[in-house]
Amino acid sequence: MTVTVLTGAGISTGSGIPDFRGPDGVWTRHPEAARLLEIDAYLAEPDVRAAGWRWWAAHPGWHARPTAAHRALVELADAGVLEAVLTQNFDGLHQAAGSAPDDVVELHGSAATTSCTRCDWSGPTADVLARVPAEPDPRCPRCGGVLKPDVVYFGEVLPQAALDRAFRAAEACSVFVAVGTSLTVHPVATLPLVALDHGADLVVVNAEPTPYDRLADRVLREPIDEAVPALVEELLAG
Ligand code: CNA
Repeated sequence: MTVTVLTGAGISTGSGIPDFRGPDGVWTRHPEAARLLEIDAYLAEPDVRAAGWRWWAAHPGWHARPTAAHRALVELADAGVLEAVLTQNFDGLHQAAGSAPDDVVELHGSAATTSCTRCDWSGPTADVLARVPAEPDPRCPRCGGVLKPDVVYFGEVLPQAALDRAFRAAEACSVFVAVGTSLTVHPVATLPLVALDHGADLVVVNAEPTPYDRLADRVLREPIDEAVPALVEELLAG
């Protein structure tokens, strides 16, 4: 058995980070917030950038701790059956739980660092956020360009190396587990189909229905913090 796990925002709601589309999701409650992560609006409008930086400054992810679900996935690696953890999350909680950085493929980037959109300057997001009270739209210290957290915004392409690795991991596994993702954001949402096409079993762990439920071998609706540790135990018991 080899297992590839795809995680989405739902695995981190137990850490206090709201998802986007769940019942308490950021966009469910504040649909206008979606614009803060749209690359065209971000690059064109200083007001969007200022609101975006305020959103990041208030983001609960900076103080979040991993849950039992993040930790359970480390056991798959310890048992030698993990192909990869593919994550759409930018919160770093898989690594914080003990997953080896090499095992985690960050498909939508990471909020931990920020880069200039014009030159190759890059630095910790925490340092940029420290400037925000005085500079609502902080600029690159080297060239004055627009800064942006290293998170893939809507309208941007995904990092090719991460995407290639994700497709390889989907092809190689015998069990593909999708956890806490609405499976609606492409191209990541194609990955379960790739795994199924290559003969893997598909397990969906999500409170709400996903487009893949009817193709899945199992659908677990229980809270992720309970369902994932139980599933890992079951998989390892063989
Ligand atoms: P999503 O579209 O918001 O879906 C999350 C899904 O998780 C929903 O269908 C919920 O029903 C489900 N869910 C939430 N909590 C639980 C729970 N405790 N038990 C069971 N099910 C639960 O999120 P996706 O990840 O599918 O969407 C992809 C976006 C969200 C990516 O671009 C991410 O970068 C982005 N995102 C990431 C974070 C983060 O890093 N923690 C937070 C919010 C959004």
